[in-house]
Amino acid sequence: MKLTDNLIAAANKASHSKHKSRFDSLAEILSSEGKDIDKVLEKLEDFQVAIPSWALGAGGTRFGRFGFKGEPSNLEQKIDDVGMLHKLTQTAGAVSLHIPWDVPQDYNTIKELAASHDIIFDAVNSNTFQDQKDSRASYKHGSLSNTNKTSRDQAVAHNIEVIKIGDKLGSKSLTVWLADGSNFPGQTNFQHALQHTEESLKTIYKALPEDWKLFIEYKPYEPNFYSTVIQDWGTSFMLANACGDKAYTLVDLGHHLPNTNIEQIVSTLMMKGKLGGFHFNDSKYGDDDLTVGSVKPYALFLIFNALVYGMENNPQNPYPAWMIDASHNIKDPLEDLIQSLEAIQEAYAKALLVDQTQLAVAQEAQDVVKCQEILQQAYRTDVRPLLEKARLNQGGAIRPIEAYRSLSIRKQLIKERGEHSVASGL
Ligand code: LRH
Ligand code: MN
Repeated sequence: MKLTDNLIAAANKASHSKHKSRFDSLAEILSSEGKDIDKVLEKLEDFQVAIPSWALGAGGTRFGRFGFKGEPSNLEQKIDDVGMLHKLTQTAGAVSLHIPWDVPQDYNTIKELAASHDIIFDAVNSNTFQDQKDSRASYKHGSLSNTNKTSRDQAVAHNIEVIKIGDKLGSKSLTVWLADGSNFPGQTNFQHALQHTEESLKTIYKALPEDWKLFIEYKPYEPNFYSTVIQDWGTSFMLANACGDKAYTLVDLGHHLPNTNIEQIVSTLMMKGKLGGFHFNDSKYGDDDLTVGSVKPYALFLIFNALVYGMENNPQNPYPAWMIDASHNIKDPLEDLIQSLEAIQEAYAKALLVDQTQLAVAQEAQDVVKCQEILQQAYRTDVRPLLEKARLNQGGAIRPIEAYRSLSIRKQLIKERGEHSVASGL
């Protein structure tokens, strides 16, 4: 199903006048507060979030999976779905592949298809947390940290293979997340595991093309429930420094123990020039991989406030990679991703409205109440007309979920793909 400009225009008809009046009144308020709306719109239009290739079908848990009809059953259909999301939202101009779940069969076809949707290939992800049919050595007891050198070598070789695949697609970064760890005290020697991991990562790092980045993703637990080798930002930061200038820390929002101050971690990593990027999602308890902004939207705003400050004051940190990493257990995967994209753009737009100059003055003056007033003034601003305008300016849908439904896109996909097509991934 190709989403044409005419179909989008038809879907926008119903909400056009309401959008215009809401946008005009917001624009008047913001310019009266001295805000440069065109600058905010420009940043929103340049802001592109990568869609995870492993989250375009229904996700599941160990207690089961409820499939979703019309799922993409091959990489071509996944690229088409990302294309759909990008046409509607104008902020999903990239896809992040997970290998071996999504190995291209024909590179030129996939590259041409992605280009036809204005989509680029963001970070490629390796997978050393599952054994493959033809695996010589097992990852049951770890991969880069395994006491068994054959497993370590196999895992290093896999990561180097993933770099080659990404390089053929034009990707410029590799994300390494390790399930490595232990389930019981005494099961592993923490120092040996970390030493093996550092040596293995350094070997992978040496295979990186000159203009590539290595993202080291941390996680406190799951699938191991006593220890995880790369358990927190400090361990990832240490390993990134040990590897070199092209290695960075990747922050998955769901990979923190309850009530962790993630915006402070983001600030520290940016000050040290080691924040590589994000896996956006939301959670109430563990690595729940829920829709972004569905549980803790204020926390997401505070993270973007730290990001906006860092992007203005830390030239030592490269422009971060923006990626979603979520799992859709009950929602239509495409609607879930549209809601996540909206929540990310909303948090960014609100953070762009924070008067950083006034805030710095109030902080220096230790005017605690004023600091909160300045932050919450921005947070309490309904920025949705700005997001609608950014989409409209680029040929997108004013209200993507309504357009997705009024154009019966899911019904179309089921007609084309059948009721039982299943997507690879989590
Ligand atoms: C681990 C993780 C990692 C991916 C996987 C799909 O929890 O966040 O980023 O490889 O999910
Ligand atoms: Mn992740």
